[in-house]
Amino acid sequence: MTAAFAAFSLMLPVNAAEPAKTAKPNILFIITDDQGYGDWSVNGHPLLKTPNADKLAAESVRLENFYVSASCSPTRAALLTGMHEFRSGVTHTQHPRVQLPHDTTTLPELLATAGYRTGFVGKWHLGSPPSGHGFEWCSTNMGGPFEHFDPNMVRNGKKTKETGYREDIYFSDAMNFITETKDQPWFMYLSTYSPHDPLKAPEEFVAPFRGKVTEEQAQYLGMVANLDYNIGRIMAFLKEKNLDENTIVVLISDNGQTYGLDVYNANMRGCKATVWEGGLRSFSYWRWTGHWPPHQVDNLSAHIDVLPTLCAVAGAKIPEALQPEIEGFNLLPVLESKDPIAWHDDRFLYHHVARWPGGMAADHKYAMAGVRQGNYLLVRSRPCDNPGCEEANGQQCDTLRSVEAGSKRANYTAENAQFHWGVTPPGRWALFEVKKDPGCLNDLAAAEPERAAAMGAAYDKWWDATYPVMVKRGGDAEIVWSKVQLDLINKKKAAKAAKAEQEKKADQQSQPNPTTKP
Ligand SMILES: [Ca+2]
Repeated sequence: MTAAFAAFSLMLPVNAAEPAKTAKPNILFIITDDQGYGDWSVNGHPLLKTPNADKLAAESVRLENFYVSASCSPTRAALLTGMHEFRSGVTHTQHPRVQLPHDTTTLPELLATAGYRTGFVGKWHLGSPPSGHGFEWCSTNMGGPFEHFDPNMVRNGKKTKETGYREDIYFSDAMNFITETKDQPWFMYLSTYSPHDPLKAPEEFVAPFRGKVTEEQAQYLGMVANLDYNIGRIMAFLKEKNLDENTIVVLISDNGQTYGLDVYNANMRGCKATVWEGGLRSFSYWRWTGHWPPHQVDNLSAHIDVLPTLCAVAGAKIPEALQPEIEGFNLLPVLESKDPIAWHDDRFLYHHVARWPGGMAADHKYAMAGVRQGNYLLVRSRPCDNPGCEEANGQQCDTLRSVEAGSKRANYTAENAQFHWGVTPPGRWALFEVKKDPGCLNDLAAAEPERAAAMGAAYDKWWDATYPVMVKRGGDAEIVWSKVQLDLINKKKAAKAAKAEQEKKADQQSQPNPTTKP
């Protein structure tokens, strides 16, 4: 600093003393894993008390009609590319269909062109490491979701054994990245494993739920309560560092409800890996104090809008060649306007659970698919019609087949499978007005045939255009199951075979013996 500049800076008010730091906002993007929309007390949860997330929501623009994909990797691919996950071939949560292609331009790469330092903490779930996809500072733990306490951390390639709860360490790492970033705006993508299974939280967070719900649910809610504690920690940290007002904070989840499904689902039908409202809707809080007035936004928005929005706010130019591929829209008009405004109100969002066995994408065109426009959801929640799917570990279709056969139990629910995994009639779409009818109980397909036909035609057009790109990108490749997953699949198959055998025996015993006279 020159003497003349030093003297000049002394005359400036404190806030203007560091123009480089205030010119562009920092961005703290927090994404939780498998947490339902209703899992904050602000959204009506009957057991959770989450004062920190509630405070963040109250200080934020709340996107109340914000949609993500039905499972982990697809949502993450869409977030980081601004395009539907099919366009990057990310159609599963298992290898190789989790791999984000290396020639994809990502959000951190774009932000870096605008002078941002980019940091990643936590769960990645997009194949080869985040350092190869634009993040210059990376921290995660070697044992992923299985390592809740005393994790083995890997920070920028260096391994260290830590003491404590994984999510507490993740948030501390994010704070360390922020502290050590000098003279540069920063982007921190903080991606938790909580409350994804396996479920385990520090006892102090679990204890309040014991005796009120099952042990599994208590651990799940404990993981959410711990997230709230950590949100409180990092918000206090930003304030203490005087970064509160030039930092944008965003909080979302990556898919719908899981282990808290039978506790509370905000009246919605559906969970993770379904195309119902509860499988796809996330809370979405966007806080930038002094710039975005806290208010509720009802316009239909989605994960694909994150990239164009954050690029716009950061002044990162999206290259002309890339622009036609970006399917999301810049949210700034709705973030900045306190009053309701028209904003891409005719847009369609296309949902697909995917997860089909390799080579069977075409068979699943109408299996677990949906189209959203305005408040309407056009949906086919059905197993595919290819009997080879079950043998090839088509787990989602398998679940829907058992629900169609009358099962009350399915993933995440002990008794409500008929509701949350509900199967729609064969051969046609069902239509629901989800804001009036979040439980999707009143099928309007017959009452509004024109709307159903128009939305169905939009879906066909989308599928036809996207299918070849998705296949070319590896979205229909054979799955290479991890040992953990394979063990689970085999266990489930063995249980199913044993049950069938038992039923067969019971049937035989109840049949009248033809050799004995009545
Ligand atoms: Ca997830």
